[in-house]
Amino acid sequence: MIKPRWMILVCFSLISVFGTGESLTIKSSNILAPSSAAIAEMNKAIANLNATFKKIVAQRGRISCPCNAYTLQACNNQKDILNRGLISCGSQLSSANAQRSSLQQQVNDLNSQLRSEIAQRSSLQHEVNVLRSQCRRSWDGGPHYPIGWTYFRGSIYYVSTTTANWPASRNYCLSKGADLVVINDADENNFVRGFNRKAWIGLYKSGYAWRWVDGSILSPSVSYWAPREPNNLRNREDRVELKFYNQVRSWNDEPWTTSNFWICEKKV
Ligand code: MMA
Ligand code: CA
Repeated sequence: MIKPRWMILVCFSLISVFGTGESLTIKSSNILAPSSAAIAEMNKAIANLNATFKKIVAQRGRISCPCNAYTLQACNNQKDILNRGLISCGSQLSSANAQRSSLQQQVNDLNSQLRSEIAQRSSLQHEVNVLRSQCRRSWDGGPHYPIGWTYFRGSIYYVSTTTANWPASRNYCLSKGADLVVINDADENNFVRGFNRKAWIGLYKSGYAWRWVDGSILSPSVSYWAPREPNNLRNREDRVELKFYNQVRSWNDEPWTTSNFWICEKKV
């Protein structure tokens, strides 16, 4: 931004001619930032200078010189002074005119800068609107699940990236509004095998029965124990892991303290 420092115009010579001559002053504070107001002030100053110029001319015309050599000299001296005032006033006028046109140029430049910035802003606003509607469309385009969760047949599933014992694993799922996975049929068992992780599932020993975390008792027709499992090794195995994920009969009983990956399921 250009911040011109305008000279203060004062018609000093006129003060000397008239004694109480007008001083033509432009307050510099008003024109630090060129504006229409500054230009109006400039115009006023120029009009004042013009008026003063005319006054001097009139005053010079009113001087009648008597035909006396002595007073003629004084008369001519006075005319000289007035002429010098005219010259000074004229040069200030042309300098004021130059300043006004430079000021006008700056106002024009700023206006065109403003216009281009307004145009740029409206084009950016348009871009924002387009992006916003694109976002909304893609968001509305289908269901969205948290990162790391995969949809399958009415539920979303999460496989952990760290390992933990069975109760800690279950607590993680519960904290996400989910639970350890409940496997209801061969398709779902195949789906979770696809995670390729030795991982806890939501099956645990409850008395003499195996129970899912949703409270249902394990149905023998929908169980996928590995061969010779569950074997309750050392009489300590009361939780179930998906161990042999590359075969259909994939489950094994394990002590709850074993550190495993885990699989959560949440109905959606
Ligand atoms: C491990 C352990 C048991 C499982 C056997 C099968 C050695 O113990 O995972 O729970 O039954 O392997 O060989
Ligand atoms: Ca076992």
